[in-house]
Amino acid sequence: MEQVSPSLDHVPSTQVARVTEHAAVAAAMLSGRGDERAADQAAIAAMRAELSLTAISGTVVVGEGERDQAPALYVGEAVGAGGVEVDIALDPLEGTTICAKNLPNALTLIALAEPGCLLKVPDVYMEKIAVGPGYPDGIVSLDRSPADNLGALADARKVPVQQITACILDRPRNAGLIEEIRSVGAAIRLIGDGDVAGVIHTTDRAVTGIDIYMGIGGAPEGVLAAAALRCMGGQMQGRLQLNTLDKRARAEKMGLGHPDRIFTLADMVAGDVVFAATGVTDGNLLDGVRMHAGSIATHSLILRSRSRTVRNVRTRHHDLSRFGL
Ligand code: VTB
Repeated sequence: MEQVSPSLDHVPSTQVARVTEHAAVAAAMLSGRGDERAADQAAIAAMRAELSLTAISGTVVVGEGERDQAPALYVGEAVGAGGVEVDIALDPLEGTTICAKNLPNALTLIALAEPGCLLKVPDVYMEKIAVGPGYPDGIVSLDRSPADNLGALADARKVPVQQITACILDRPRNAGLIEEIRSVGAAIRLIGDGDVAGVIHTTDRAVTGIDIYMGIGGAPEGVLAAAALRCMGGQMQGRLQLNTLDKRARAEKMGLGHPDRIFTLADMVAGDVVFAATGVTDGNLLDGVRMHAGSIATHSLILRSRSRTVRNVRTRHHDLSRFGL
C-alpha cells in the first residue's frame, strides 16, 4: 500500500478546537474583572498546556512576541506532544482589553499551517483591507483610495455607497481614514480592539452588518485574520507600517522585501491551514463562554482551507477538572 506521509489533514479538528476552548474558558473566568494581564496570562498558560497534549510537532511563528520578551508561546518556541510538523500562528487572547471590560468579540485564536506557509512578521502595525467571499478578484486594494474601494464594493453589491459599512479600529492613527470614509457617505463600525474578529465579520455581512475591514492594526493579527479568510473565502491585503529605522531593519532581516510592499492573502498564508477561534465574550459570530452549574459551554469556529470546511462547534464540557476546576 502507498505510504501516506502524515499531513495537517491528519490533525483532528476536535483536537485543535480543544486548544482554543481551553484558553477561552481560562480567559472567561477572568473576564469583566478589569485585569487584562491576568486574563491574558491565564489564556496563555491554558493554550500552552493544551498544546503540550496535542499530537503535533509545532513551531510558533506568530506568537506572543520575541523570546526575550515573552516567557511562553514566543516566536520560535517548539510546542506539541510530537506528530505532524506544523507552523503555528496564535493569539491566546485577542482583545485583552475587551475581555477585561467584558465587551463583545474577545476571541482565542490559533492557525496551524504546513511548515513555511505562514508569513513571519515583526510585532509592528499593519495597514489592512479585507472583504468577504463572492466579489471579483482585486475588487479592493491598498493601492487605491478608500473612496474608490468603497465605490467598487457598492457597485458590486448594487447598492449606494451609503449602504456600505466599514469596520475600523478606533485609534488616532486611523483618524484620516475615518474622515475620508465618512466624507463619501459610508458607515463605520468603530471597534475598540480585536481586529481579527473585524476581518472575520466581513465573511457574513448578513449577520454582522460589516462589508469591509480597513485601517491599521497589529501585523501578527493580520496573519491570523488572513488564515481565517483563506479558509472562508475573501480577499485581504496588508502593508507593514515600518516608520522607524529599527522596524525597517527588523523587517529586512526577516526577508520581508521593500518596506512599502503590499502582501496579498496568498503571501500571508499558503498551503493547507486549519484555523480555530473560540468566543470568550459574546460576539457577532461566536457566543462567549457560559458557566453553568456543573458544566461550561463554549462556541467555536473550526475551519480547514483544503476542504473549505466550516465547523460551527458548540460544546458542553462536563469534565471541569480539565480546566483546573
Ligand atoms: C491591534 C489590533 C488588535 O490591539 O494590535 C491593537 O490588531 C493594538 O493597537 O486586534 P494599539 O497598540 O493601538 O492598542 C488589538 O485591538 C487587540 O489585541
